[in-house]
Amino acid sequence: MLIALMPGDGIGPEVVAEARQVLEAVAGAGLRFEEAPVGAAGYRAEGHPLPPATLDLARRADAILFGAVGDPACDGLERALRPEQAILGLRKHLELFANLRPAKLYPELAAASALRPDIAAAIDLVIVRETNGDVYFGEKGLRTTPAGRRQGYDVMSYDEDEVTRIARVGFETARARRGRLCSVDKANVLETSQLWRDVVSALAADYPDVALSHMYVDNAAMQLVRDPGQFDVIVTGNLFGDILSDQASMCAGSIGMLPSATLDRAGKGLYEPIHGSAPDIAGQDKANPLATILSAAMMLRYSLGDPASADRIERAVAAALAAGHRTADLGGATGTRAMGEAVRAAL
Ligand code: GGG
Repeated sequence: MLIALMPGDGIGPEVVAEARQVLEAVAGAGLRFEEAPVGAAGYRAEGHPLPPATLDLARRADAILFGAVGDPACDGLERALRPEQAILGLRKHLELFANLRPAKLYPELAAASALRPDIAAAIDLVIVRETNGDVYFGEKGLRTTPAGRRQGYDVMSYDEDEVTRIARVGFETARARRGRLCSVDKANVLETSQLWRDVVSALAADYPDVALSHMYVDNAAMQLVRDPGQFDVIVTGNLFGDILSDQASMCAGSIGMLPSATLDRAGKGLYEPIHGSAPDIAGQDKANPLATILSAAMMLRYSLGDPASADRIERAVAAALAAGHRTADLGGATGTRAMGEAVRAAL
């Protein structure tokens, strides 16, 4: 099995290095690794955030382990050359449309949650975020109004096939869990969301065992804080899912804890922490590698056909936390490398 390593920028290389060692420890003999630059690292090395050789590696690989992209030094670049275009380009070129973002509270992290411990205790949900459409990929630009003012625009659109395929992932994910799917939109205001709601509602007939509900995104943001235990699986669009999953991460203790898998129709996947490149702590051995390590576990489960090793990693993460290891985001002083070692020792 070929694993493409794309560490990217900021803390990306540090957290990917720890996750790679965990993968080698559980499944080493069967894995080959090839590394390629993305993001600002890709721009500096090859003049593009997603160089052709990096995209070629992504196509050849069985799975991709991605760190993070983003670098303030690139703020002045035109949009097509900005680091973030690497992750958007990979999702689009490889048709990685289904981004699964599980959020659960490890009991030891109740004090780190932004919520009251009794409310936080119930968090165990998956956000299924669409990642091939929405304002991220619609027509965008800057124009001048007749009155001479600059006007930016980003077109939000989804067609019914795009909604159907992500809704199916939502229903299937709910079916494999507690059987509850909440579709999040803004159907009282947006045409895109009205179509989204119609399509998801029609599909419910194929999943009589799944209880479907609908929620406006503003209410969903509030409910995630008020009573997160009501959610099992949330299916939503690209923009709403991006925002809600960052919110959910703080309910679960830290954005450094949330892994993700972004899958195509065939099960090929890109695995990454939901956090960004955190340039303020890059290179200081302060980043939390657990989201990336848990992303590697998702890779074993979804793309490499090795759920037993995935379980082993998840148990080892729980054991490292139970033993008291905490990186700075969790209120402790454990370094990135020491946290990786603690997980490997607990395997
Ligand atoms: N590891 C996640 C990451 O690098 N995030 C930066 C980013 O640009 N994300 C955009 C997105 O997830 O849509």
